[in-house]
Amino acid sequence: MKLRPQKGDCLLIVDVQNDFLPGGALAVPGAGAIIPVINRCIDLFVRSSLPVIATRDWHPEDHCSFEGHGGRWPAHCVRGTPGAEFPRELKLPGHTLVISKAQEPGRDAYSGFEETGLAGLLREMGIRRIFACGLATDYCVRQTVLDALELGFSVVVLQDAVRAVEIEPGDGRKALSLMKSRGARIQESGFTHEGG
Ligand code: VGL
Ligand code: ZN
Repeated sequence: MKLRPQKGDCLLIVDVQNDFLPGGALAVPGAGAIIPVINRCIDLFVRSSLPVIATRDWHPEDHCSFEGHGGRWPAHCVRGTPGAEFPRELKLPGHTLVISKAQEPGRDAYSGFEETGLAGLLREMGIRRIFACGLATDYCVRQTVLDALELGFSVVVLQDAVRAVEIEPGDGRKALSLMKSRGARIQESGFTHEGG
């Protein structure tokens, strides 16, 4: 099915940051492949005059999710470092609304809605439906989507524009079925096999 975003829709790009890409501190397998797909989505939303929002993991250097600080992850997305930046290949429009999250040293936050004011912003903008893509399916995409649903937004997860960490094989698939069971629609962007 072709993607046809309408008034009241936005594109939400979750944590597409250098550290989650090949060569990064916490590289998500296959993550590089979603960038051209997301770029096509961005282009569609911009041409439709619809908002593009990007979340970013924006940790202090002593964040509690890091190994050595009581956490399970290698240090990643430390704010102000190259690993926390959006990749150059990701064609974010100049007017992208950027939401920084998980900034509190003592608390991890996978969801873009946690202490960011995102829900209020979306409501002020008249957004009712979120098209979600990015990284990682089994962590931040999952939690952001579950919160969005709980908050009353409609959510479409762009299946070919997300990738999972998969610490346990099947985690990505499980996350997608959980999001679906809570009311998200799981859909292909349709851009994966298109050129350009
Ligand atoms: C994420 C692990 C740690 C994510 C963030 O963006 O999915 N995963 N921090
Ligand atoms: Zn993190």
